[in-house]
Amino acid sequence: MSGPNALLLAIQLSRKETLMPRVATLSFLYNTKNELIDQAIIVYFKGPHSFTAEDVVEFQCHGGSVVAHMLLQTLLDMGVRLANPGEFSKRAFLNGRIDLSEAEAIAALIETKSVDAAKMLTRQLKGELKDFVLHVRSLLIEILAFVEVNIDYAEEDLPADMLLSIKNKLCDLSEELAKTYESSKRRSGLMNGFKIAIVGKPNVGKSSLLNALLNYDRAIISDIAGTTRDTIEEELRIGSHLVKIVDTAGIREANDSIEKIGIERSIAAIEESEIVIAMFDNSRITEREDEEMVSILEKFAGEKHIINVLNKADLPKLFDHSILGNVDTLLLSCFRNTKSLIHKIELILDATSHEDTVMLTSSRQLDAVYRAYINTQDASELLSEGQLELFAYHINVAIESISSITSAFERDEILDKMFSNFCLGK
Ligand SMILES: Nc1nc2c(ncn2[C@@H]2O[C@H](COP(=O)(O)OP(=O)(O)OP(=O)(O)O)[C@@H](O)[C@H]2O)c(=O)[nH]1
Ligand SMILES: [Mg+2]
Repeated sequence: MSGPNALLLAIQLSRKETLMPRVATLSFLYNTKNELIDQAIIVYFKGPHSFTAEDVVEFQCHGGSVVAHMLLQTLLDMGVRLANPGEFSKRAFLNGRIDLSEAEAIAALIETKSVDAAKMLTRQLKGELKDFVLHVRSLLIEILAFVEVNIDYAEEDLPADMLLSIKNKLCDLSEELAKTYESSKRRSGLMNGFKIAIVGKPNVGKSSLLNALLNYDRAIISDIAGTTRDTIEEELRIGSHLVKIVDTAGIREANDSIEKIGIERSIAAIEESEIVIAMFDNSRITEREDEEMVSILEKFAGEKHIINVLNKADLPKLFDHSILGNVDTLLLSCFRNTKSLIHKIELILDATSHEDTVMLTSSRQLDAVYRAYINTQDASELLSEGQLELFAYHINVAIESISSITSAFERDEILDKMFSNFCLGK
């Protein structure tokens, strides 16, 4: 319960003379008809030393919904109203207790299903992103000050050493913004789950691998080529990482339009994935379809992590390795053991997630940094042309963009929209 009457109401409920701030007090609670409703722990936080920066009282009542409901009903009878979704965080924000990046981190932390994301968001709550914003902002202001000093000079008279130093600063900053943006994009799987596509010609065992990884029969498996016609996506945890495994239709020459769509989806699945498991069949001689597969994958080399898997290791070897070149290939059987593959995936994801660069966790933050980056680029060109007024304009836009990560220049409805995405009562 948050607001100026919180303490008064808590005293009425508990019949205590007063409540000490930040002390857990065991107390009976009574409703408006003087009936005992529970024995609970009450903690009073005197504003501004509370989450919302207003007076806050927390009740820890007995479990189950009945007691909590009676307590809530009593408070409503006393004139308290229910909080809107995100209202506690919104008040904390409006009272300057947290900034927008921290509010966003709270909302995302409650929703997240991934350990990686939780770790990242806790760093954000601790102020990592806020510090980054402050750092970029103060550099931009320093760069802007250059204009104030030099605006009266004619273009050809700008002091050369000063010009060079400011150019270098701007260039470094621009690079830092680009790096932060790129590395956040690269690690976006940390927030929503990394995508892993299983691709290969028909019948190599892609669906069998999906089932083996999930530990249950999710996909239909058969020895008829073309069993899987549409992509199947399932979530799974590998180490501390949330991943989404996508089983695809086998890639082969399309005989009908449905099959053609399936193949297009397989290629789309590769494009959307961070890791691609390219599967081949150890027990069959190399076919044209395998070569086709290799040539499709070549287009994605360097861009995606590709793991070649030679499946059906339990059967005699007929496959000709040489078409795979020197690329590392895992020989395994979906029926027996997929540990080596899981280990390899974990290593890749560990390396991807362990970057020290600050992480932008929402599209709002990504967009703000991107806008700041573009404007520093424009400013840099204008500086070279000696157009100081326009240069200053773009630096100002960059400052506004980066600041929007933590402060609200936006109108009320945008704030309302953001906070209403919170779960009820936080
Ligand atoms: N001996 C052996 N057979 C396997 C192995 N993995 C899969 N199979 C068999 O290979 C056949 C094809 O398996 P699926 O998992 O349906 O193959 P797929 O790649 O999904 O095939 P499509 O969906 O048609 O593209 C089935 O009969 C499986 O039982 C394995 O490791 N060893
Ligand atoms: Mg299949």
